[in-house]
Amino acid sequence: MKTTLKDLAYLGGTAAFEQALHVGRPNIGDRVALMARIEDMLDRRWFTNNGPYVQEFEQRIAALCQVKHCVAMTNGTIAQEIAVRAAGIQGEVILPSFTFIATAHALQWQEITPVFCDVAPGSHHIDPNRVEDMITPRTTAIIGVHVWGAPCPIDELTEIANRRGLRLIFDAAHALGCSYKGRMIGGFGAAEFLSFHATKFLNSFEGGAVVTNDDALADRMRYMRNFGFAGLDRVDYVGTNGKMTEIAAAMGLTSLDCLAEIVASNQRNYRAYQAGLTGIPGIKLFAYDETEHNNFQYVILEIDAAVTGITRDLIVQLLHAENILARRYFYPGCHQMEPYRSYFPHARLLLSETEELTQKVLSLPSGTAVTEADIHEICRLIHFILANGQAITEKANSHEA
Ligand code: T4K
Repeated sequence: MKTTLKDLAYLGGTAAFEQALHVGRPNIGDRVALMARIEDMLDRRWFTNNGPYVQEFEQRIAALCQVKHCVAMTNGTIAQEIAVRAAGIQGEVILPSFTFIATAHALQWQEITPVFCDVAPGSHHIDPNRVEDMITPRTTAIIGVHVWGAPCPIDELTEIANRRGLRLIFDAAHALGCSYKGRMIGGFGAAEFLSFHATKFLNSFEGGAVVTNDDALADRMRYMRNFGFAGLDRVDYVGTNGKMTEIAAAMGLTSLDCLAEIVASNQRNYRAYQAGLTGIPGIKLFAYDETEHNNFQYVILEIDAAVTGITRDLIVQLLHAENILARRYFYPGCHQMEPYRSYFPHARLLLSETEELTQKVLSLPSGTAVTEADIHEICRLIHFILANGQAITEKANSHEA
């Protein structure tokens, strides 16, 4: 319990937590069930190349997303690369800068130019009103990102893509188990890609998938993830190795078995933060549309330093000192990272909302490894920090001087 500024670990006090609290601590699920699957896999001696676990995993993910096809892959980045290539996307692609760097890199990796679009004012999502300004004769596609699992403006992007003859793909890395207007994420656009990285709502250690209702696209992606093989000795496409392993699918299946419990735990955490952080001027908890399905995997705060008297960055340093490893996702925005910063040095002039947002956003520890008691302690600390924002800032400045 902190009562004076000296109690803060950043200013010499003892850290609130002995063990670090992470944003992305993996959900494990039923260990016994996982081990049993691994034993079976070893007995079968079938470790990769479209094995039975991968096929079962694909069927269950397709059912969850209410789509015809799920093509499981090594990770979300490879899933995006293959989806983009199989969809014939080239030239320039419009996407938000406020996303994980992989969304841009998966394009640049294939010599496709990412064109960064601003977020809508007050939102964490691409601004559909700005998309058309970014279209050039080289534009072939739009990628919308369902940041934090909250759907981006799907209807508006679909309308623009259809009218302008562009492909539309969604980065649904955060959005498994979420819905838009009552329909599960996964079936929108030409395809949506998912991530099952260790830090995600559902994890397969590393993993990803593309989900789609397009039969031809799904076929092409299946070949492309397997070197382009269309038969035993026949190769029809240039391909890569994007195959999900059996052990990854075993973990994915085990996570799927307890998905409802993970959502319940995430939702409990979210509610605990909601209760603990209301009524503090200058901070805003990212709100999910509770009439839809949500996975509540991310707990996101926006901090307005003009009101709190303390910057988001100083709050991060204070929390880290207490062993609360909050993250600044997605600071500083893709356009401020290389090679894009050098390629497009003036991009920020068109990305003022993104620039502002990346100064405010903070991702707090959640997931099944974080308890409600931990969250109460984190909220108490945040209250204390914000009640003393100005004084802490002055101390920190003299500390650094
Ligand atoms: N699109 C979007 C919108 C994405 O967010 C991502 C990935 C992708 C596409 C690409 O999907 P993948 O190719 O990754 O499947 C992390 C994740 O590595 C990344 O998957 C995720 N987004 C991104 C938002 O976060 P880092 O570099 O911040 O991860 P890292 O290693 O710092 O871990 C985050 C926290 O989790 C740390 O506090 C430590 C903790 N952690 C991590 C791992 C791996 C654990 O406690 N255990 C673990 O095993 O990117």
